Amino acid sequence: MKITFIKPNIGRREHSLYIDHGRMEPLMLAVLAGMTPPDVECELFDDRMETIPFDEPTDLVAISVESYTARRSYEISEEYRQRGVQVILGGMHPTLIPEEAQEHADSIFIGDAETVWAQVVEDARRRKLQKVYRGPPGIGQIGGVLPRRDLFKGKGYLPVTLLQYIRGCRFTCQFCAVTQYFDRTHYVRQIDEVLREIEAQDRRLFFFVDDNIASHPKALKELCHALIPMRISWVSQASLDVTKDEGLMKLMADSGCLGNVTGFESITLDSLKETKKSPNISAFSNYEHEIKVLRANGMQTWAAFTLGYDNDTYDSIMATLDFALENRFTLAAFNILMPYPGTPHYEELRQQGRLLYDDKWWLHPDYRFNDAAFVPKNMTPDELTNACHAARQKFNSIPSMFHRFSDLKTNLRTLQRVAVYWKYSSIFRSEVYQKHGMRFGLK
Ligand code: B12
Repeated sequence: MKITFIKPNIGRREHSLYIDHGRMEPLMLAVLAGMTPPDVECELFDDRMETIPFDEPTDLVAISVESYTARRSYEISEEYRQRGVQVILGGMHPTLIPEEAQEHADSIFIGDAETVWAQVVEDARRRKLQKVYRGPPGIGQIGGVLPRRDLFKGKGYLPVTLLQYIRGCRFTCQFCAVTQYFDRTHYVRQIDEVLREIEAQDRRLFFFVDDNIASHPKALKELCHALIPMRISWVSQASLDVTKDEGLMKLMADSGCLGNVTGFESITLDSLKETKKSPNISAFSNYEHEIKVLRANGMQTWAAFTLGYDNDTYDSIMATLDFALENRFTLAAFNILMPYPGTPHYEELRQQGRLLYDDKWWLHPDYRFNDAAFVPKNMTPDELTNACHAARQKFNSIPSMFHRFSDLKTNLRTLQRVAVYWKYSSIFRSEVYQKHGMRFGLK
């Protein structure tokens, strides 16, 4: 038996293909392959840079689907199904909106695969896939499953090893898909299994793809203590409340943390309240203290902003840009607030009749990457789209890259940090132009 795992691309540019030059390893597919019985042949195709050989024989195609890649995933599924190959779709999007995904595959998988994947494989062997499988969200890679990273060889991924310690997040941010998937809970892997996984890698730079590695501070402390003697470097995603515990911040730095993706979301308290971003709200004082702590510990912060709240205007978006420049963040994302299916934010906008693109931007043929998908209060959708694009262009301009680089506390702290800075800020800069306005799917 053979299983083909597929990581779909988002889509294509207007007049040429889009190749994702900053692509990272699709960890979820390697985890699925790691849980597959050894007698089953596994192969991986990454639609972000290689052509999928649809005519090559295979018994089961397993595609991991996000809202951004749903349209393309359905196209790929259709190709295989026309050839009589069974297809299963899983991941964030089918979990949030199973009834839609079901129309495009033989089977869909809702939730985490760990406890049910073996059953899927056996059913596929007998060509008797069930229409729907459900796995409860929980601890990742239970039983010490190791991802099949051998499947990544030769695919040109960025030289950073992805792995996971904590799944989920305890916060209830209104726009976040993760809150819905994990129902405001987090799940921590056994630390010895994580350490063994790290030890088995040749590379010493890791990205913990945890939804929020600071969701469980005690578990984070335990991890940091264990990492110190291993002398690795790592990055992750962490909510801003982590800065309240200065001891923990120091411990993170000592354990090799170079920086984290951190959701600042907005510089306005009213907007933070609108989105229920509780880790940012308590004792809000324009993030002065938080940023001081991050810089004191040398964190190369990837600041994530979401823009398009009811209070947002063109001026408030430009003020957010100025804030990011003044603080010389290593990277910053100026994301439009996206109504992800299944979130309270989506439901609220739907009830108010403010959703665009027939309420399904991820499938609509006219929708383009980075376009606003709803009607904001104080701007037109185009004004919001253009303001965010302008912020991205300015933040990633050449003068800004040098301005942000010249920070002794973060980007200039060590040679390794200099290298990390130029590598990733260059990728970010090129993505501003490559991804913007991209079509979803290839057809
Ligand atoms: C790491 C990460 C990234 C990395 C890229 C990683 C990569 N390999 O390319 C970076 C930082 C670059 C990134 C970028 C983006 N990301 Co991202 N990312 C993540 C994150 C934090 C972790 C994903 C991961 O690897 N988890 C570890 C694996 C092991 O777990 P898993 O994916 O949950 O898989 C398990 C189950 O879901 C299931 N499963 C998954 N797939 C399948 C398939 C089958 C067939 C089966 C049976 C089971 C199954 O089994 C697995 C084991 O249990 C997720 C959050 C999340 N919880 O998903 C967001 C997330 C997927 N990203 C998101 C977004 C929006 C983006 C961006 C669009 C942001 C932007 N505006 O630019 C971009 C572009 C994405 C793209 N397609 O190009 C959203 C997607 C929302 C949605 N509704 O789809 C998420 C959910 C974050 C969020 N809070 O909303 N991302």
